[in-house]
Amino acid sequence: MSDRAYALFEEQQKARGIHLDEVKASLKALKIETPSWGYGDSGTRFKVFQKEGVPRDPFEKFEDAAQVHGLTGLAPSVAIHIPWDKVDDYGKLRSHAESLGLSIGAVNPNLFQDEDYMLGSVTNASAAIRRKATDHLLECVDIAKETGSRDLSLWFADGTNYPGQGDIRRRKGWMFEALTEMYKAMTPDMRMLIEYKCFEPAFYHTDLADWGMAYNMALKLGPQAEVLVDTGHHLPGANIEHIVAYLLDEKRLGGFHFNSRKYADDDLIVGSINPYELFLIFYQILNAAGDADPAVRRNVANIAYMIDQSHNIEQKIPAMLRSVLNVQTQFAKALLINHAEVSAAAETGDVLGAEDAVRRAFEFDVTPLLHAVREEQGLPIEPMKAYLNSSYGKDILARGKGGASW
Ligand code: PSV
Ligand code: MN
Ligand code: MN
Repeated sequence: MSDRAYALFEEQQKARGIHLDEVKASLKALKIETPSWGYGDSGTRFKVFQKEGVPRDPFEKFEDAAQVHGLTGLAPSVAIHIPWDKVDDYGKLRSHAESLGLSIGAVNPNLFQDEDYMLGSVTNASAAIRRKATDHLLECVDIAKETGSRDLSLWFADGTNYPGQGDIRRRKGWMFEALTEMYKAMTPDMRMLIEYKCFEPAFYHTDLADWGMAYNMALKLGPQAEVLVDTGHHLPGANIEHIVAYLLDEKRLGGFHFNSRKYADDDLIVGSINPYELFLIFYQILNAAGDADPAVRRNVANIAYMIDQSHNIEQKIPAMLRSVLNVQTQFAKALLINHAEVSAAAETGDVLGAEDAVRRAFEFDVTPLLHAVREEQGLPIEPMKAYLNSSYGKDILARGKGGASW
């Protein structure tokens, strides 16, 4: 039955000029990094919920992440957060990751959970606190050397709650100073990925509030600094796919923190609220993948796809499985877009035809395609079912409650 469904699907796609061998190769190359903090306990500003069976240390977080990768083939690296994932010996953590078929991904500094940072970290008016914050950034560069990580993902909670609370222009200068010091400490193969966020925890101004501010910093720092687009960090109605296309054209799109938002930085499972937006992001990326400029194509090849979610009420491993599978599904759909058809319609001013050529790809059921890809990769056809039928979720309950949390 599934063979027949696939054969039918293949025929249907061939008739529209889409060759599934190429689509399958692209699907097999998709890699999505999962965050260590997505496996631990998390919550809202009202409560951190303690779940039974969550990892007790960074080593166990990698063990859980290995389940996600083992069942999907999609998630071979794990981002770490310092000091949440601080260990005495990063070489040991690295070997542990490698023994599980994983690698350590982006290193994320934490400049928001220290009493000293109440009024800012790298933009604090106190020189001593700015020094402390910058030293932490430098510590993360050193950790990245030990873990073999290419990317340093930077998110700053820095901002103010009231007009007059801080000198916005001076703070901008302090931000640049700290980033410059960090940039100089990086090895030539490292990348600084600069995240932005419109608000929260600061409610009046945030020092890096939007992609333009992050881009401006990156531009002034140099080619190893790029912008990180966290899909939850935009005001309602923001056209994220436009930002993606713009940054790709400027060759400064470092990567994504995928998650879903309904209202603000909700950190819900990616693709659960607005899957069409995710599809349209991939549409822009795949469009740029065919650009005549090799530098744009290089940028596309180097995009870091990462999940950034906190699973407060969900079971952690199934939530992460759902997340990477949702990304895979929307990527698969975007791979079915016939770009020549879209541009032919656009060039003749056929607005409806162009829109239809994009949307039609979204409307296909890609299940037979994904099943075929997984079968060829020797993976379970339905990873979620396979996980739920395995004993792993029950076995980890022995860890008890009170595991790692943020
Ligand atoms: C806070 O908004 C946040 O979700 C940022 O997106 C960071 O990337 C993440 O926490 C981890 O520090
Ligand atoms: Mn993020
Ligand atoms: Mn966020």
